[in-house]
Order: sequence, then C-alpha cells, then structure tokens
Amino acid sequence: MTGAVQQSMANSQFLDAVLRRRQFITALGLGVAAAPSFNLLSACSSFGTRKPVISLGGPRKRLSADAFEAAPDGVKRGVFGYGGQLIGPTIRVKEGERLNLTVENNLKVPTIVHWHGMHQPGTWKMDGVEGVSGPAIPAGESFTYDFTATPGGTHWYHSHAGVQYSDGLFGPLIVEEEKPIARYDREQILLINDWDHEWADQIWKRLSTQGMGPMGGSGMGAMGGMGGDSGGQAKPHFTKGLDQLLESQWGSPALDWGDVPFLSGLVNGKGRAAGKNTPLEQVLIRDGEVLRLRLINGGATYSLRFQIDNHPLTVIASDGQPMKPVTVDNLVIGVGERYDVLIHGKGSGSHWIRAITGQHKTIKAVLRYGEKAPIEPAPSPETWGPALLLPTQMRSPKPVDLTKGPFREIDMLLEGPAPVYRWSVNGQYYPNTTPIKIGKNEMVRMRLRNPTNMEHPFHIHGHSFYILGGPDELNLIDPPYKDTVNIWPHSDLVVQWKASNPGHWIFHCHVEWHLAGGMASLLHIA
Ligand SMILES: [Cu+2]
Repeated sequence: MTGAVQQSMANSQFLDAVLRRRQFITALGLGVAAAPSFNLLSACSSFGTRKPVISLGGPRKRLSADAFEAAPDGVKRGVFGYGGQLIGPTIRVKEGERLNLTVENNLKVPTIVHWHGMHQPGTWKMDGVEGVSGPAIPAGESFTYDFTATPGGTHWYHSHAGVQYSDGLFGPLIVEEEKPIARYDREQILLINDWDHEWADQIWKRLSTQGMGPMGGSGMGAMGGMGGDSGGQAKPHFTKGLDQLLESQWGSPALDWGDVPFLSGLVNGKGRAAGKNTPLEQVLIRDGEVLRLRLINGGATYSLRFQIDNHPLTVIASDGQPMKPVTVDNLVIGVGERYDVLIHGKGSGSHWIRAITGQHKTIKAVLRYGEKAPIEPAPSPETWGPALLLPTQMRSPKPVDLTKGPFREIDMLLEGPAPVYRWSVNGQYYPNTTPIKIGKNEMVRMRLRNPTNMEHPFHIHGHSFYILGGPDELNLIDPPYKDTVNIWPHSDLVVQWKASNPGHWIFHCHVEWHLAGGMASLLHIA
C-alpha cells in the first residue's frame, strides 16, 4: 500500500460509510473512488460540542449518538456510542407499548438506528436501515422513531449505516413479555461483542481494497477463487444433518473463522486486551437464586461459543421467541442472535464466563457468589461441557402447522468472496440488487444455500422465520421461530415465513464486512 493510499484511507474513514454506495459502483470499474478531503483528527479529537443525552424514562425518550475516546479493554481509541457511553444504555419497554425515541445525531457523519428484532408492524419506515427504510439522520440533526414494541424478549438496537455499529453504536433493547415466559429471581443482560482497535471504516477500507490480510482467517483459501465468478461453488452442498454440521465444523481449522483478526472482546462494554489488566464484567449471584441471562452477540465478525463453568444453561427463548426449554452446557451464538437462558445459583466462589471464537480466542467475564468471592477464579484450562445446544434441540413450545401451501419458493445462493472482498446473493451485490417482490401474506419457503467457507448469520427485518432445517430433515411440526440464523459453511438451510408485514425490508448477513461487501437482498412486500 502506498503512502498516498494510506493517507487517503485515514482522511476518508468517516465519510466512507456515507460514500460507500457510490464507491461500490465506482469500484466495480475504476477501483477505489477518490477519497474526499476530510480531516480525521478534527473529527476524532474535538468530538463535537454537544453533550451526550440519555433520557429514557418518560413516554418521549431521547438518546444521542456521540463520538468520544474510550479504552474498554485497556487500549484507548476513538469510538462511537449512544448517550456518550460504551455500550449504549439499555432501553426497556413493555410488549405492545409505543416506543417514541428521538435520536440526536452528535456525530459528524450521518447515522441511523435499527431496532434489531422489532417487527415494526405497519411502520417499516421506522426500521432504520440507511437507504432502505429511509435516509440516514444528517450530522447535527435528529429523528424521532415511533413504533409498537413487539415481539417481547431480548433484542438490541444498533446503527445500520455503513460499518458504524462495530465502533460502539449498539445497546440492549429489552421488551418485557406480556405473559412471563419463565420464573426467575433476577435478570442480567450479557451483551458480548468482538472488539477492534481501529475504526471499522479503516478495516473495511483495507478489506475492500486488499482483501483479507495475512492474519485474517485462512485468507489464501478464501481468495483462491480470485478471477473466477465462484460459479464452480454453486452446487448443492448439503451433505450432513445440521447437528453434525455444527459439531464437526465449529472450530474446524479448514474453515474461515472471521476475516478480521480477533483482537479482543467485550462483555457489557468491559474486556481485556492482551497484556492489559482491565476489570472484567462481574455477574453477582446468590446460592439458590435463579438468574435469567439475556445473551446478545452484538459483534461484527465472530460467532461465539458461550459457557459458564459449572453452571448448566437452560435455554428458554431465542430472538424474542420462547423455546421448549432445554438444558445444555454451552451454546453457539451467531452475530445478531439472542438467547435467554436460566442459571441456578448453586455453590460458591467465582466461575469463568467464557465466550470463544471458532479459533478459541476468548472473551471472559466472571460469575461471583457475592462480594467476598474472589474477583476472578484462578486461571484454568478451558474445559467445555459435552452438551452443546444442537439445532434440532431448538423447538417451538407449541406445534405449528407449516404444511399448508401454496408456497412461494425462493432460492438464495450466497457466494464470495469475489475480488475485492465482495459477497453476493444470487449473483447480485447489495445495494445494486433487484428487490424480490412478494405478495402480502404469501407463504414463503426460502432455501439458503451456502457453498462458501464461512458462516453467514442471516437476519430478516420485519418478520421472524421458522427454521425448518436442512432440505432433507425439515421440521414441519415445532421448528424454532427466530429472526437470525447462522448458515453453516457448505450447507443449505430452509426457512419458512409469512410475508405478513408490507414494506421494504432488508434480508442480510450480519457479519458487518459481508454486508458491506454486498451480501444482502431486498424484500418488497405489498
Ligand atoms: Cu456472511
């Protein structure tokens, strides 16, 4: 990389998110568009003059998006965050209530807020996706979101402009269920995310001009298809049941577990980078107590295998939908997914809360039996309980009838990376895609085909879908109902949903860099 390119990368990072669309088009034929002149230092060090705002108590809530400096894992950097904090404050509403919230954009770039998990019935223009549900909020201006909070459960909110959210623009959104889904004494949110030490736009710039770096995943393998259109990959690849796929693939060195090097991770905004000694998140528990943990993977890149040493997890819900309870030792949470689990306080001392990537990079927090227990357990080798939550163990609490057609069958072929770092759905690169038109209330059966070496956590907006399973093992009786699902490498997955919510919706991979590289489709329901 030349010095000039480096300089232009630094200068343009803030505006990239805004200009990315144009750059995509230009990049197709002409390489990277000329970077706008923009002074990075003034953007990051003055951090605006307006004060952060957090006013979440009344019926008209307010929250700002701010830029500031933070060192959540001991490494100081410029970050974005809601209400001047990393991670954003928890927004809590009752199911069925109106959420009226004005977002004040204190950034020097446009931003927009997506309410991940909210179905937005009748209010698709409140869904907060740049260029799909509306324009981004210009710098210095504000926008009032107003919608009915549904469904209940554990959700989150995050920027849906460029690659902004992974700089810290996200927080928990808790919608209290109308009817309690379980009995427990207390609850605790664990918002977990992989965390980088530079601005996401810089990472994106590198990926989109150079492809994966020497440290990123098994870049050579993934880039092996350079020059081709990856047409050779487009065969059916489903060979195993989903359970076997998860068990055999998770952690497999043959696959690409993230295209951005893992540096560290945070739990509720606290982490510890290599060589640092920052405090970790502490979860207090009492003997005999039942705790509901609301697990959210708010990362940009990595799915995480989660465990609390010596404490089985009873999974009761995912993506805001109740599940038939199942007790396991650990589970994998894809980017954008949420799981609600119960743990039973039984014992004493301190225990590691672990979330690891497929390559065993670890994010930690601590479960502590009161203030007298050690601040951290003694270091111990990772021991993973044998009971991993398997896809077929995830079931709706009540049977559903999914056999009635007619079905609108839609195939979604996921491919990439094409040079340079572009990811497609059915050969098209978002935002240059032809929207898929779907009639209101059509029953959609979608086959997601992933011949690539990477997992793709797909997230649907405005709806949830039933995850029927692999094409040869459809569960038409009691499949889980979710809004985000990991499509494992070299596998197909079938989902079914009713297009009950008219509007313009995006359906996309939630790996930040894959979405930026084009891996999204638009669904126009009318
Ligand atoms: Cu992806």
